[in-house]
Amino acid sequence: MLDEITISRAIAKTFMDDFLDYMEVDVAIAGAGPSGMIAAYYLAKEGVKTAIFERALRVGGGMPGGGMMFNRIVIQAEAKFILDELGIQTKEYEKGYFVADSLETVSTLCSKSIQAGAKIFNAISVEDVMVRENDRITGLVLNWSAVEVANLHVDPLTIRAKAVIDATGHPCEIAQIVTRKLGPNLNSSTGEVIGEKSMWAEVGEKALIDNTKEIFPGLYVTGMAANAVYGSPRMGAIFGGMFLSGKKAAELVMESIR
Ligand code: 48H
Repeated sequence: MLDEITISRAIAKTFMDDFLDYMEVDVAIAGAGPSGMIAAYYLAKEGVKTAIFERALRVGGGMPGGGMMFNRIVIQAEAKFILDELGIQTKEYEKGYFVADSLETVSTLCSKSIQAGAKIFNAISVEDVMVRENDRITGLVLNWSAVEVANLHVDPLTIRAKAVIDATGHPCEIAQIVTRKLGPNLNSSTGEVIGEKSMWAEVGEKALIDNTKEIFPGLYVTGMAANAVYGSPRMGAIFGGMFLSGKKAAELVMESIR
């Protein structure tokens, strides 16, 4: 006999136990796209308590759609070792260019990051940050994405983190919130988000690694958000830079919180 109330309790209780446990984390990541999930994987693998909060119902950000909905991604040779480590299949297309199935990449990355110990909370949006007197980001302000979509007036909840990573992609939402609320204090040339530039894959991919850094005390930026903050070009459906950027963000954060 299957009891519906037992099923409901099992879901509500185990979710709430995790949510309460993850209200204080080492690292909170906004966005479960490729860069956010890679950062979570490398952090969790080293025993760092990590949570991702993702607005959408599903994970992967811009990756499942590959290039123009052809569900393939391209990875340059320098980043292939990350896919190999995760067990994601790749095929060499031409010397130095590898192709992977975008759905295999998203699903493997999601499962490996969770199995390494990261928690992914989907359908939850980051709507603000917490700051303390020394102007340091100390956590995130969260609400259900459904509340955001319905434009309901519902107050949020908060979680505390030693470090926050903005992995929100093109809109670099956390960096935007910080400049809107705390003034032009980012470590970019203007103190604000400069805005991403038009497509130039070679330059965009290289810049992405340099742009992956702490942009405000306690706040790191990775992935497309990093190029948006520093005014570097987009790169299209090549994803090696996203993976290398997520890995670098994890390494920088680990150095700072240990
Ligand atoms: C919670 C949020 C919030 C919020 C956004 O866009 P993404 O895939 O980001 P990256 O940087 O890991 O990867 C970028 C890549 O997908 C891409 O767009 C490329 C390579 N473009 C090149 C080009 O030329 O166009 O994922 C970001 C995730 C998404 O899932 C959002 O739903 C989520 O972040 N998100 N989650 N709270 N406030 N804002």
